[in-house]
Amino acid sequence: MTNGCIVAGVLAPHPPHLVYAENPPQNEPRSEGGWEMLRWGYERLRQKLDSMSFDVFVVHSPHWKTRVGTHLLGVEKLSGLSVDPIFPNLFRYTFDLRVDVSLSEKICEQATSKGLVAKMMRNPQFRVDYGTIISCHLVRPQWDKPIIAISSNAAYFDYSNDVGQTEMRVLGEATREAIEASGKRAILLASNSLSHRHFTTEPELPEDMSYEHIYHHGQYLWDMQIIQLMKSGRTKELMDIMPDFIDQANSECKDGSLSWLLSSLAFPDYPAELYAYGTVIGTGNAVVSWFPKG
Ligand code: 2X7
Ligand code: FE2
Repeated sequence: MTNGCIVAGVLAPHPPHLVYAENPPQNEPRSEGGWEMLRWGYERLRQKLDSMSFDVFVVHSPHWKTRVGTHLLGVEKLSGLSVDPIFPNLFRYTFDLRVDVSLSEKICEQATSKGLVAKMMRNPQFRVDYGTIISCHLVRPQWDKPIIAISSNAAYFDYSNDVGQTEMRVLGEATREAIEASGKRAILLASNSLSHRHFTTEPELPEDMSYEHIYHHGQYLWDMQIIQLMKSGRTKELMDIMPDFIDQANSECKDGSLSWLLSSLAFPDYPAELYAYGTVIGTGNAVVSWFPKG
């Protein structure tokens, strides 16, 4: 089978605050809103994706951390309660999702054939991490498409800001090749924030927006530099400064999601579309999408 392709690649950050603020029926805590700039950006992105034809979401999450290799979901249906361990007051979400196991297996095989350690996750009681669930919910709350989730292999990232990004280049190539061979149309989600220093206390009312701002100006400058590179199609330059960005802004890019996405997209030299930028407890978050030309 041929003609599989990536129809969109999205930087889709996952602060639990954004789902909390939307009050979907799946999430237990109730809110009075908050973080509108990011939520309205996701809303516009959803409208755009609604007009596209696709089969599956493939998401790489910093909060599914594995120690030995990259793992991929390998169970047809998964359901349960996903709780954010840092913000259990904001995110207690009942999930019920389908997995495209055959494509997941193809990505796993392709990654292995390129020398990466990769493994299918076959536990039917597995609790899907909040990064995966939140990014998928924010781009498509209907949950009417199957997903594939890819873990972040902490062994790549623990000791260096550099080495793991190289492995992500390989994982991205494996993802693209497996999708192309599958005949399917996929949307890829990199589930990470940009700058990632954050406040360690929260206001009594978490959605009190009078407390929300960037943690410090240096983080803001880094976020703007990264966004400018994405908007102007200079993703190879972005990869060159990635280790410094991770180091100086404590970026959640450290866990590899954005590097995997850019490699899957063969490092776009065309402009990305920016849907939103906003802070969540001081972290910088951008909703950004690339639409490869057929
Ligand atoms: O996991 C997160 C995050 N990445 C950013 C902001 C707030 C909370 O959780
Ligand atoms: Fe996170």
